Amino acid sequence: MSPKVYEGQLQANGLKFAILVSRFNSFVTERLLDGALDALRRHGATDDNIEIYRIPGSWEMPVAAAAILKQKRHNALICLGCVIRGETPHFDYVAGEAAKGLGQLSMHQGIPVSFGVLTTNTLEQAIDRAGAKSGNKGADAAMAAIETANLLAQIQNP
Ligand code: INI
Repeated sequence: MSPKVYEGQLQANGLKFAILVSRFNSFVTERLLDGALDALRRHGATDDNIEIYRIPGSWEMPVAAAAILKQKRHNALICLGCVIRGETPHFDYVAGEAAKGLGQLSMHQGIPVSFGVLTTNTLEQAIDRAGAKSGNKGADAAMAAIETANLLAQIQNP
């Protein structure tokens, strides 16, 4: 006998999504948003089940995410941002707090939070990951959200 495998399908029909997108580095984050929307739609999500929330920068992500998750109206939250290393430690504070805050929320709210926040050394590396050489991390975050939302539904109703 084989072990029972629980695995989320890449099927977004009927699922509700919130997308949190940062305006900082919007040249990059708008491409991440395009990728996320494309992935959701191609897997069956409809626009009436997708909400987009804009925030100033990645630092503001955890507080906005907490408010959205508290509503318990979505099957998954997709967070999109771009933090590019500069000449000061600012990068470490912004990227670190966004990652830590979202990680904690993801564990405690029972709703998948996918991390589509780029943390790169250069603008070129960010562009590569927002629809150029290295794919689109917004689309990857959306796919992770779909899969994890379906997996959680299976775990909750085995
Ligand atoms: N926010 C980002 O999302 N990415 C960055 O690269 C960035 N840098 O480099 O400063 C950034 N800063 C703004 C920050 O997120 C807050 O919006 C700001 O500090 C106001 O609270």
